Amino acid sequence: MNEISILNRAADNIRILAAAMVEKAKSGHPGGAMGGADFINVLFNEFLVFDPKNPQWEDRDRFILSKGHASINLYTILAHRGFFATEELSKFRTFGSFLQGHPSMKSVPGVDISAGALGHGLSVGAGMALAARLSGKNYKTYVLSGEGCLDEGSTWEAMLFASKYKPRGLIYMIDYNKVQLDGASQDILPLEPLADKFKAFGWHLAPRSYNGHDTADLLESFKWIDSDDVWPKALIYNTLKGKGVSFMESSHKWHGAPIDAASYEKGRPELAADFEKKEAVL
Ligand SMILES: Cc1ncc(C[n+]2csc(CCOP(=O)(O)OP(=O)(O)O)c2C)c(N)n1
Repeated sequence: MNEISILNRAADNIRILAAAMVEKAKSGHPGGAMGGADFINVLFNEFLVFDPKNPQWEDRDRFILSKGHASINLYTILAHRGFFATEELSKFRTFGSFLQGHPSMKSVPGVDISAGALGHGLSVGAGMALAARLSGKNYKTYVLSGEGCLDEGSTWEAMLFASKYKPRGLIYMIDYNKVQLDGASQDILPLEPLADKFKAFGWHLAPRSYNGHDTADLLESFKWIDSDDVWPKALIYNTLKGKGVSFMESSHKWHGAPIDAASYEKGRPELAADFEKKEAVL
């Protein structure tokens, strides 16, 4: 098995768990989690600097899941990287579990900031990145959001702030699936031309958008981050909400809907087949 194959397996594991955990809990946000599995997988397994035995280590890279509703992905990768026992995942969204619907920095080891209300992540991230400069640290701060955060005015204020202070190590990644809670982003609040907006705000935008489901392309995108020392950086990843299950893909209906048993039985084999297809062309 090569590096891509191993990473593909890990990403598909996150995606399958996203569907399984929502089905078991009978609540949650499957669509945006299934679409964001590949990105978080490559980041945590290849690039992010952290120490699961010391989650508050001052020199760790920071990761902010501004789209906090996709908490499952964060919980799954944190558990698999050793922050807490994987058995905890089966308690997702149950009474008394620390793995609630939206991540809490007070109760989940490895969560750098609580999230759920959209539009806060970039402001917090810009502050964390600036703090690195003021305290002489070299850590990076990764902020991940969907279009929902870009519909919030606070995000654009943070864009201006970061453009002025240019904190080293601030990286803003957009999970661009073009679907939100109750419809298409184009109908809710059009964002195009998004790339031009980043440039107009003075950000160092990646020279192209990336395929957020292609492990090789994701690796390329992270290499671009390290290719120069110009900040703040932004990257746009094209993704599919509900990736891997035909009747869930690009549909807002699976944004925050529980997965009923019949749909799960129908969709689960598709997730496995998706993985086999990727293996076949390697
Ligand atoms: C301030 C705020 N307004 C509204 C919501 C309700 N809400 C939760 S998710 C969501 C849509 C998110 O869309 P997107 O960011 O594209 O999520 P993705 O498809 O990437 O999962 C909305 C409106 C919220 N959580 N916070």
